Parts: sequence; C-alpha cells; structure tokens
Amino acid sequence: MKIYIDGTLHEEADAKISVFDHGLLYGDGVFEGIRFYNNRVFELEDHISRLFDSAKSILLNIPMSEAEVSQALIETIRENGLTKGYVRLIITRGKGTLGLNPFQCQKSSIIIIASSIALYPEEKYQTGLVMVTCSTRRPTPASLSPQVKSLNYLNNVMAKVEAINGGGEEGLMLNEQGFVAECTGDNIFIVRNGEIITPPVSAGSLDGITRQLVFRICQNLGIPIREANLTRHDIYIAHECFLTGTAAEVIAAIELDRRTIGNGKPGEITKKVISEFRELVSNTGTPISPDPS
Ligand code: PXG
Repeated sequence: MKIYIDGTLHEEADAKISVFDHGLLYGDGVFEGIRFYNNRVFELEDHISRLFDSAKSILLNIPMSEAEVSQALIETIRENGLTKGYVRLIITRGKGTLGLNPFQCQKSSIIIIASSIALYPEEKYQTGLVMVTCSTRRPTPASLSPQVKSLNYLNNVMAKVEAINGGGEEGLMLNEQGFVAECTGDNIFIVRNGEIITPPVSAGSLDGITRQLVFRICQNLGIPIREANLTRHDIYIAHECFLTGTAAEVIAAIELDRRTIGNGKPGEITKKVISEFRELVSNTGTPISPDPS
C-alpha cells in the first residue's frame, strides 16, 4: 500500500509522522472518509468542501487548494491500483512542541490512505443492526461544533465501546437534553406511517453527506421526509429505522435496547432507499481516470 504524506508516496512501513505532531498529541486536526466505487470517487466535491470548512473552523491552514487536494486523492487511489474502496484524508496541525499552542506548529500535514473499510459484518446489510442507547452524550455544539470532523473521536469511541459491551453493533447517542443526535459514525432515520423523520443537525449531529443524499433520494422517489427532534421512544415505536454514513453506507437498524423495531426486518421504505443509494454510487462520481502517460 502506498500512502501519501505531504506530496510524497511512501510504502506503508515508511509512512511516518513525528511523535510531536499535534494530531497525535492533542487530536488537533481534521479528516474525511470518502468512498470510491466503480472507478469513481463518490461525492468528492462535498467531502473536500467539508474538509476545508472543518479546517477553517479550527483555524487550521491547508497549504493546498481544494483542486490540488482532490487531485492528490485521485492520484493516491490510482497509484494503489484500486477501483473500489475507502479513502481516509487527514490534515494534522503538524509538528510542534509539547504544549497546546497550535501556533508553535510550523506547517500542517496532509495524509491520504487509500484502502477499504468494513464497519459492520457483511450479513448485517441483509438482516439489520442491533443498537444500544449509550450513556455517553454527544457534546453540546456550545463546546465544539459537531460539524467539525476533528481527529478527536474519543466521545464516539467511548459510545461504541458501550454499544459493543451492551451486545449491539451500534450505539445511539443522545444530546444533553435527551433528544436523539446520531449514532457513533452515522446519522439516523426512522419511518412511521410512510414518512421518514430524522433529527435536525441542531440536535448535535454531523450534517452527513449521505444524510443529504437521502433527502435527495426521497425527493426523487416522492417519499415524504422531514426533520424533527426524536426521543428513544420514537425509535422504539418506529415502523422502520436506518442509519447512513460514508463508511456505513445505508443500513437498517432492527432493534434498540432490546425493543424490536417494526417487524424486526429491514423495512420496505428502507429497502427502496438502499436500492436507490446503490444505483447512485455505481453511476455517479468523479472518474479516477487512468493516468494518460
Ligand atoms: N456522524 C458522525 C459522527 C460521523 O463521523 C457521519 C455521521 C456520517 O457522515 P457522512 O458524511 O459520512 O455521511 C459520520 C461519518 C468510521 C468512520 O471509521 C465513520 C465516519 C466517517 C469515516 C469513518 O467509523 N462517519
């Protein structure tokens, strides 16, 4: 595997950064997870734009343009000879001193790993996920905006630990008021009486690119969809439930806190959304065209 660091491709064993990098010392940096299917990068522009927004929000300068980062990402995929997979794009604050001050860091670093990801066992895409409500709350936007995809995912990692220890595959995260925010790496949707409902991002979730895609899919299919604050009760009594994310894709959830959701199987509307999603990922995206040279 060849890994991109600051303009150079390295073999995995040689792909190294400083132990003084503030990305490691303080989780000071931002990232994106991006999928590519069928020789095309899915929703590349939206991911790159969100990366630059995250960086701007934490006063982190990316020493490349959006077009240059996109180009580096495509070249890294191409150099690895991949046509389908997952890219982790990371911007760290860079090498600094022991001490929080980010202004001691001379230059941010750009790392691109083109590989693959499997968030859940393959069979769960047929049968649906078991979820557990986590006591770990989503931090309030008053502390750090959930829109910043930062390198500090400890909150989500702790929630994931709770979910797995509680016998589930995914954890439901609530905000400080007890309303549903999202899951540990995915947005959540329910279906009730033929209508899809998802929490507003103001409830403390990332405005996922896959989440936005579901709104577009519903518009195309004529399925009513709206945002509303949800409680755990709303999910217990939902007819269907599904999760979305770049890594997760679209996947049904069939149980929360030992309550069966709907009939305990992926629902009809969920299956329609999944099939439209599959169609879009295989037919759209930025080509990873072969190098003409
Ligand atoms: N919420 C959170 C907290 C996320 O991290 C999503 C929602 C879905 O957003 P997108 O834009 O991807 O539809 C995410 C993104 C992982 C992993 O390793 C998770 C994500 C991204 C990359 C890796 O679990 N989730």
